[in-house]
Amino acid sequence: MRFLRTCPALIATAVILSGCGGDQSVLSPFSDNARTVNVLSNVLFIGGFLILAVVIVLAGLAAFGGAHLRRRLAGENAVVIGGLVFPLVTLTPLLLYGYALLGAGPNPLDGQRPLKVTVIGEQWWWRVIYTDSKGDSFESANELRIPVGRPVKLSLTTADVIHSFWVPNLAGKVDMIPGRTNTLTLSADTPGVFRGQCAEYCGGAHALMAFKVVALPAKEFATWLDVEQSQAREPRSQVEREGLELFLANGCGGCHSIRGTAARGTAGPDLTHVGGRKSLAAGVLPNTAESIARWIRDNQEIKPENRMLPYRSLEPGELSAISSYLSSLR
Ligand code: HEC
Ligand SMILES: [Cu+2]
Repeated sequence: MRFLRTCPALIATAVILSGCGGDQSVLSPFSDNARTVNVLSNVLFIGGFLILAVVIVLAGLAAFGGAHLRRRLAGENAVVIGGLVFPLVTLTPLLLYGYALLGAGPNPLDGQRPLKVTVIGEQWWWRVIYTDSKGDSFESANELRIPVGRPVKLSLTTADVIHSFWVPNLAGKVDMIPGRTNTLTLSADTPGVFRGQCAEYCGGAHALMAFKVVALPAKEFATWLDVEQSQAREPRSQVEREGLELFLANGCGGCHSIRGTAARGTAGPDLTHVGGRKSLAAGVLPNTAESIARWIRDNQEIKPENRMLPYRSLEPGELSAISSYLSSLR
């Protein structure tokens, strides 16, 4: 009877927990690295639960059991086995396993010609620098595209305060520390889009500092990389030409680069192919021409304290010219 009464609660809990999967979850791993983290947490949860259950049963027996049993539980043997041997036997392998998992020792993925990408945390967005096989590098932002099945070696650092790079479906989190470069090598097994989030409080807009990792089949990735590496496409219509002119005239190029134009700023995200990204302003808005226009005008409402100024004085026509131009940059 009691079980029948708790049954709906159990079902409801299961339904709620099923929402824990998805594109930003340690519970649905898509790489070896994330799978080991997942196994370790299962070992800890299930192991911890079993140990707790045994302790509760023993405590019950010690309190309410027969006289003989209570005497045995109070004996020296129980203390030595339960208090010394058992923790040593369980915690030592766990510690060694944890060390291996944290990457002490060589990473087998490093031997396989990894793709090299540098990610720099900035208040409150991500600068992403790809280096090709010839050693040439070029910049992008707020999105990381990687080839499925090939190791990607990330060099992680910061331009200001401590940030933390975390894509739970693909890897454990790694801090980005001033004056230091940490590395993380990961490899996605299947194509997909995974969400990442800054996991170390870094000031005002920290909660709005997300990004997407897009894992593409090798061929698609190569095509994308070629396009991403090239200069921005020329404006193709009158509106787009006007957009570029307004972009330059309003000083946007002081902070943003659009390769192939006079815009060479480096304080903000590179916009050479901004229209091809999945989201805008570090995962805050969907990437459409309308949201680019909204961002330019209302960015301080959308992402308070971010380092771009709101452009309130632009006419609606000017805004829409700039945003159609930027949206066309794929
Ligand atoms: C003072 C420097 C500065 C100026 C000037 C500036 N921006 Fe920005 N911009 C930034 C910064 C910094 C960000 C990143 C904000 C964030 O996400 O925290 C940004 C973000 C953006 C983004 C989103 C980029 C992405 O990767 O999602 C767009 C689009 C953009 N700016 C367009 C413009 C336009 C158009 C102008 C001129 C009207 C302009 N910006 C002027 C600093 C600047
Ligand atoms: Cu942060």
